[in-house]
Amino acid sequence: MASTMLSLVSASALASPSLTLQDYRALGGSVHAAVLGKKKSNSFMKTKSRGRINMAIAVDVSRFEGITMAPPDPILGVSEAFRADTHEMKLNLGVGAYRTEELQPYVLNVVKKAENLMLERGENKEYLPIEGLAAFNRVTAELLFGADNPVIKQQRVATVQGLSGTGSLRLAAALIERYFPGAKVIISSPTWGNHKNIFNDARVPWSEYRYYDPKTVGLDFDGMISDIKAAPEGSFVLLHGCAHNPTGIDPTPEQWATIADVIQEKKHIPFFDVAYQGFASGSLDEDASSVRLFAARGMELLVAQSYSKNLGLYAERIGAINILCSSADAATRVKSQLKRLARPMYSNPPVHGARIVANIVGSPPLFNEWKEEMEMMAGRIKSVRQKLFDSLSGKDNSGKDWSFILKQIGMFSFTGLNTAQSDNMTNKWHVYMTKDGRISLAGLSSAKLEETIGILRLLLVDPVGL
Ligand code: PLA
Repeated sequence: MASTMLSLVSASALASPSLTLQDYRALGGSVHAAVLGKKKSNSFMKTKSRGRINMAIAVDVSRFEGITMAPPDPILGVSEAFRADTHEMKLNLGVGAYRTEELQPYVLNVVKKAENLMLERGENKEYLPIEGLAAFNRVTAELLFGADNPVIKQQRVATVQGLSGTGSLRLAAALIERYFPGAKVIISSPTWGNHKNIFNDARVPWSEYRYYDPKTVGLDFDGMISDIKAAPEGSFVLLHGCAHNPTGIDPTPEQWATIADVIQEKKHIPFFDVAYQGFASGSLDEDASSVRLFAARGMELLVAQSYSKNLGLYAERIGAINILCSSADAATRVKSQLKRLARPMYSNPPVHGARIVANIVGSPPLFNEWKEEMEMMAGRIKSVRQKLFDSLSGKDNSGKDWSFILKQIGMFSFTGLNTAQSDNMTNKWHVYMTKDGRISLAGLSSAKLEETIGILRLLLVDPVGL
């Protein structure tokens, strides 16, 4: 049903350069009312003070009186609180950003080389096309699917440069909202907190599928499979391509195959979030294997990519949305609609990060150097993980099984600390982390590890330590 909608809608939508009011009504209005329920109150506003707002105009009180205070972001808010803390022992294990052993941010050498090249060439600052830098779009799809993948040769991938992973997910969400009205996105429980914000803001209905089993500190595979099966046919299934955030627990290759079976059976559409390619295992190919497995089955799918972590380009906002379609013709049409969605949102993307990626991936020596640096970063995180395990299990005679730490991959460890314990880490020990018990291993050094382990052990084994 969803694919029929896509073709019906794209035919009418292609005819005009921008959507008419009628298009919106046909696509959105009724859907939101039916799916999301007509919202009578606005949760962002102090609705009770409406009367005061009107009076406010006369008595010169702010016209923004009705706007309530937003809560801090559960992840980036942790960095804000960390910056405000003046304690000398403070430690930020909140945001997933790579740090050196000296706990300093790291700019990759290969990035500096690519930037020097760009300076030498004296490239201009003209606007990019709406879809982004052509050389970037080409290499990013090749990096994801593999340069020899038939889907590339057959031109079945619609790739549009996005504002990193987040912006690429948001663009895809806008496409779903417009062309798959009523379709639901199902997301893992738990997931990266911003997924929910993204689909909420795009007015795409979502619900959760089981993923994490606190009893085993592992994957609730049966729960995951039965929830994917139970979702309405044609749902979008959001999957973390590798290094699931926040749990660090990934399906095995056999489990991925079963997930693909169920998704195919139910005519769902896989929607991958790949924010850690190469950063999880150290290998770009290995970390893309889930996506490639689905692609090899001839499935249509969506993939949001990010270069924040693997190239350390956090602030450059560089990533892409790739939509693999069953024909080159469909890919061309989908790409045209992604551009049409992007134009009124941000017009066109920034060029700097795109040039860095294109230069590095496009030049064999730089590409090799990148892979080495990526292995080094992934390796440091792996060694911190091992030390965390060794130290916790070595010092602990409570009989607690710490092996879950080694089963997790990527830059995070999902410790099992509850909200009160996580708060305690911060309030009492100045160790900043997210309230779901996630710690970023990249924020630990050998020196800081010992201190942190002491606190972690205290909280995990002996809650009296609270
Ligand atoms: N998807 C997942 C699964 C992520 O973990 C993140 C980043 C993104 C997408 C988006 O990153 P980007 O927009 O910079 O490409 N998650 C971080 C940072 C590292 C954040 O919350 O923004 C985290 O600490 O979880």
